[in-house]
Amino acid sequence: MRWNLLSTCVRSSFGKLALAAAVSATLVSVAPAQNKVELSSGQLSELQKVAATRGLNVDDLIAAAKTYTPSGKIDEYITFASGGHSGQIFVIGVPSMRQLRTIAVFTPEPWQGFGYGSGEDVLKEGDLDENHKIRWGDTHHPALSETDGSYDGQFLFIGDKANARIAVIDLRDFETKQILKNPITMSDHGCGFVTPNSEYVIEGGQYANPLGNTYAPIEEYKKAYRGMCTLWKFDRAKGRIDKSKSFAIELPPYHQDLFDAGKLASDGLIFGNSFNSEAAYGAIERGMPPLEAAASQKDMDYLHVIDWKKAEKLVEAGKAETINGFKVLKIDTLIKEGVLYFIPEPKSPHGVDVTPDGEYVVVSGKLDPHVTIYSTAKIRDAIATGKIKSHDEYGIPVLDFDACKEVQVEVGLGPLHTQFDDKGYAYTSLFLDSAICRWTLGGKLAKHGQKPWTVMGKAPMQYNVGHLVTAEGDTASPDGKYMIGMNKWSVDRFFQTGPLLPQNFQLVDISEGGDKMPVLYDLPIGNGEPHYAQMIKADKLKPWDIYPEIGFNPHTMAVDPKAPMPGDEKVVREADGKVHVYMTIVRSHFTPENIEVNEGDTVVFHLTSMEQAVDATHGFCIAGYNINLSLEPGEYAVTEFKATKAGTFPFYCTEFCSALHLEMMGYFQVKPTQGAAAK
Ligand code: K7E
Ligand code: CUA
Repeated sequence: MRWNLLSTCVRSSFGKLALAAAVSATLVSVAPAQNKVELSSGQLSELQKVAATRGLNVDDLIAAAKTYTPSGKIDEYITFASGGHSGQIFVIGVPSMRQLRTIAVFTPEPWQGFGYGSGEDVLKEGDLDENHKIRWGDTHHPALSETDGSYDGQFLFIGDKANARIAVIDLRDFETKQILKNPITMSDHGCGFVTPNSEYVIEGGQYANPLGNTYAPIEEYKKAYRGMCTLWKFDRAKGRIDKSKSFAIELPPYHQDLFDAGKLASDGLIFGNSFNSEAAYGAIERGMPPLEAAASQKDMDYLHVIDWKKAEKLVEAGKAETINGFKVLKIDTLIKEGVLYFIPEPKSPHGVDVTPDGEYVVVSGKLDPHVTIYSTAKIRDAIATGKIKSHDEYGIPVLDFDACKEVQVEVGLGPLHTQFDDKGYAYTSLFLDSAICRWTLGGKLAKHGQKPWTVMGKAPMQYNVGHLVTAEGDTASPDGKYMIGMNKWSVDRFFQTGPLLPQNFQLVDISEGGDKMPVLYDLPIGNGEPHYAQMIKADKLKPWDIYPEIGFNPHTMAVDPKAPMPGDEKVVREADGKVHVYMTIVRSHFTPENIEVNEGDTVVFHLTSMEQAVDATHGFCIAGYNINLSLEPGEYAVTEFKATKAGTFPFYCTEFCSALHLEMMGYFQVKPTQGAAAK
C-alpha cells in the first residue's frame, strides 16, 4: 500500500521535490560535505524515469544511495560470516553487501587450492583419526581476536558444531592455519568466543557425550555422559592454539549452548547457557516422550558461570585429570574450588551476550518472550556472600535467581541473540516474530533521556531471523551504524531457485534512534546457512597484498628452505627415494615444463611463485591426479603424491593470468614400468 503510494508519489510534482531533497541529503551524508550533489532538471527527470521504470520509491532510492558503492570505492566495514554447512567463512563488505571472498576452513575449496594438493595437512590435523577423515564442517560462530575487548583484526577463530572442532585463520593472508579436533567430545556449539585479550578461545559443547569419545549405553546417560567447555590457549606470537596449555571444564550432561566471555566489570568470568537441564535423552522409539518435549519440562534451565582465571590456576597447580590426552577439570574439583556456579534462567534459552561495559549478561528466552538481564556485580556478590538457593543433581551450587537478576524485558516471540550499539541500545533477534527488537540499556550505558530497559521499536525481517550482527557489536565499544539480520528463510524475496532457497542477509540502518531502522539491502546467501557473523571496521585489518618474501610458506609463515629460486629448477631423485620437482612460476611459464617420472614413483612438487605484482595469482593443476593449487605472489606450495597411473597428463595454470595464460602449461609424463603398460 505504502509502496504504491510512494511509487506514484515519485511521479507526482510533490514527489519531484521530495526526491530531489532526499537524493541530495543522502549523498551529502555519505560523501564529505563539500561533495554537494546538485541535480539538473535533466538529471532529475532521468532519475525519475529510472525509478518509474524499475518501480522504485523514494525510500528505495535513499537505500540505494546509502549502499551503492561506486567502482573503486572500498567498504567501511568487513563482515566475517560463518558459512554454515559449507564449512567456510564468507567475507562481506558493508554497506555494499558485496561478497568479497570465501575463506576455506573445514571443507576443501578448489579455487584456493585448499585440500587438492595443498592445505591437506591442515585438514588432516582436524581429522577424527587417520582412518576417519572429516571434509566438511557446520560453522556457527566466527570470533575475531581481541585486545582489551576490541577487535584487533589479527586472527579469526571458528567452530565446527558437527564435529567439535576449532579453526584458526590468520588475517594477514586470510588462510586457515590450524584445525583442532576436540579430544573429549563430538559436538560443540558455543565456539568460538574469545576472552578480552584472546588469552583463550572458548569452545562450549552442545550434545553431551561420554568424555573422551568413548561408548556408554544411553541408559547410563546421567552417569556416564557429560557436557564440557574447552578453553583453547591461543599463542598470539605463533598464531596457533597451544593444545598443551589448553584444558576443559567438565559439565553436567545438559545441552550447553552458547557462551560469552565477560569483559571489563566481568573480566575473568565466562557465561554459558544450557537447555535440557532435565538431562533427557529422548527414546521416542520406546514410547517415551520425544526429546524436545522431555527436554522442555522445567520452567528454568541453568546459566553457567565459570571463573576461568581460577580454573587456569588450578590447571597450573596440577588439579586437572587427563582424558584422552587432554586436561580436564572435573566437576568435584570445580565445586570444591568455587570455579562453577549456576543461576536459573528461563527455559530453553539461546543467546547469552555480555553488554559492552561487562556489567550485564543478556539471556534470550527462546520459549519465553523476555530477555533476562543479570547484573555481573550482583552475580559476584551472590558468589562472595554465598547466596546459594540449592544444588543441582551433580552438586553444583545454584545461586538465587532474584539476587542475580537485574530486570526482564519483554521483547517479543522467540528471542535468540543480542547485539549492541554506541547509543545505549540493545538489539535482540526475534525468530518467531521475524523482527529485531531495539531496547534501551540501563546502568552506565543508559543514555541521557532514555528510559532504561524499554522497548523502542522493531525492524521487521524477511524472515525468521537467527543471529544478527552490528558494527563491532560485541566489543567493549560498538560502533552502531549498521546491523545485519541473518534470516533463515527468504520465501518470496528472491527468484525461486527450486525448493531450496537462499538465506537472506538484510542490512539495516541503525544510525538514527527511536524506532527508525530502515532495511537497506537484501543479500542472498546461496551456499550454506550462516549463523553468527562479526563486523569489523575495515581499516583495522592489515592484510598483505603479496607474501612478504619470495618462497613464503603460508603454513609455517616463513620462507621455506625447500622453496626453489630461479636457477634451482630441476627434477631429481633424492635420498628419500622420491622424485622432487623444483619448479618456479612466473608469467607465463612453468620451469621446468616437461617432467617425466616412472610409474610408481612418489613425486614431490615444490613450487615458488616469483610474482611480485598484486593479484598476479597462478594456479597449478595436473589432469587426472586431483591436484589443484593456487599460488599467490611470492607463495611456496608443496604437494606429494604417488604416480600410480602411467600416461601423459597436461598440467596448466588455472588462473587467466596473462595474454599468454593458455600457453602456461607443461606435460607430466608417467612412464610405464616394465610390464605395466599405460592403461
Ligand atoms: Cu543461534 Cu549456532 Cu548461534 Cu544458529 S546459533 S541462529
Ligand atoms: Cu598463470 Cu595463467
